[in-house]
Amino acid sequence: MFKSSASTTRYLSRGFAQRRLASTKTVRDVLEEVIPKKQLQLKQLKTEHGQAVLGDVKVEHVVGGMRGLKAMLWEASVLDPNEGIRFHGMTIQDCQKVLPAAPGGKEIIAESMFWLLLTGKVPTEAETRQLSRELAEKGELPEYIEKLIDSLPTTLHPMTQLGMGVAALNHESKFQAAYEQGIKKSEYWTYALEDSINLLARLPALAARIYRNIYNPGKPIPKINKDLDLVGNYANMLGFGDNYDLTEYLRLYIAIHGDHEGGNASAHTSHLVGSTLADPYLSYAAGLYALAGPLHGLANQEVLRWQMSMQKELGDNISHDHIREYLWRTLKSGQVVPGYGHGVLRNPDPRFMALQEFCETRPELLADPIVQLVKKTYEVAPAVLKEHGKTKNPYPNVDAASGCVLYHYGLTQFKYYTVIFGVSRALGCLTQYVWAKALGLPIERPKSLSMDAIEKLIKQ
Ligand code: FAM
Repeated sequence: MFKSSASTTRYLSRGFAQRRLASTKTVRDVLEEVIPKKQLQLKQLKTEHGQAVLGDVKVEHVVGGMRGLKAMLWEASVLDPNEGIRFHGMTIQDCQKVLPAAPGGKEIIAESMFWLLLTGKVPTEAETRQLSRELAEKGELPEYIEKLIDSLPTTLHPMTQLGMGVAALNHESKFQAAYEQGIKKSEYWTYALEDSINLLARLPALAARIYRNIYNPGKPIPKINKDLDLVGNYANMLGFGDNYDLTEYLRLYIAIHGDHEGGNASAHTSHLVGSTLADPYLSYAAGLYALAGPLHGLANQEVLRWQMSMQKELGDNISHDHIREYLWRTLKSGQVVPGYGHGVLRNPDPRFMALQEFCETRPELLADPIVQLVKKTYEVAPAVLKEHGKTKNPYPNVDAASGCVLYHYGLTQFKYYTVIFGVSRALGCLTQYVWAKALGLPIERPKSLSMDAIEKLIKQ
């Protein structure tokens, strides 16, 4: 559906060439090479184009949640309103062609996406396996984190628990310790990278422990398998390791949710907090709490709740007319249709399309009533939302599809779904943390205005 640009095609063939060389550099080695070039690029932008205008700041930006305002530097991905997300210029389909999968698997894995986001390069198979191994070796939780999570009430929302666990892991922060020792600014990024890898490594065990405590109390959690990729281990620790299709789905889901440029609430929050030199743990924990809002990451829990109540009310064999009527009832009661609309996108979200394509290749998913209902809703909702006339983007976002496949495979606890999104979002937030330090980006501090001050400026 989305055409690769000429530069992407060149990039992809370079990627293939890299894979043939089967280099086994570490992600640190590659960053050492890439960072000086980017630092130079930023220096030139500042000195030669510092006064260039990228757009106007209008009153509608200030009072309208800064929608569309070009005001942030974010390296890993750029979101095109019509074509969707591009990771260093590559579409999801491009990534599916070149990023290494797990041994025996087909879907992109978190490690290869993290490598791409961090370095802008396609990792070789060997590099990907090496990173998987490093993550697995560092994946055990410290005992105090296990005790902390085990002490929480099981009624506490899993996202609240995840944020608490991540924030408390900052006890281990190498960045914070080095900062206290007075390291040079030019060295920040190396400690930021170390923390980022350590944190990413521990997320599956943390997220799986939260799941076990709430939904399967007392059930033993399998040990980390050093030969598995990050998400393979996550699926295993959740208790779904023997479900190949769910594991593959989680791999795809986590890789393509990894980053969605910088302006979305979780990425932006994490970047803002990181800009104060709070360590990567605190920065990402803050991002997680932004993700926990129903207009953002919690929408995936809301979508399934909404689709299930539609199914409960309307029964099997739901027609397009039934869905249309249900959609209008939702809208007329003043609620949003979860899983539809977007702050930037103006077309169906390619992440939604990628998850739908995953279903298309599996007859058992296509036969599932809830998967069918999600598809049928997509056939009706855009026209209803257009007629309703408010939503700037009447099309589905990623969350319209993400939950139904989890549900089909037995991961039925909606409240947990945003935790999976949270594990994924670490890839982008941590990448930006490393880059913000490598580029020496300053503390964020936009100017705010009161309404009186705005009126005064307008009169002037
Ligand atoms: N259903 C009903 N009304 C909607 C709507 C939807 N799905 N999406 C937007 N609108 C309304 C919106 O509430 C606003 O109404 P008011 O003027 O009365 O305030 C109007 O349409 C214009 O909004 P917009 O400019 O089109 O959207 P925003 O950029 O303000 O908001 C979203 C973007 C995503 C917060 C919004 O579309 C929404 O609430 N969607 C449903 C929740 C959802 O699926 N969130 C997940 C987003 C996802 F990509 C993610 O973060 N994971």
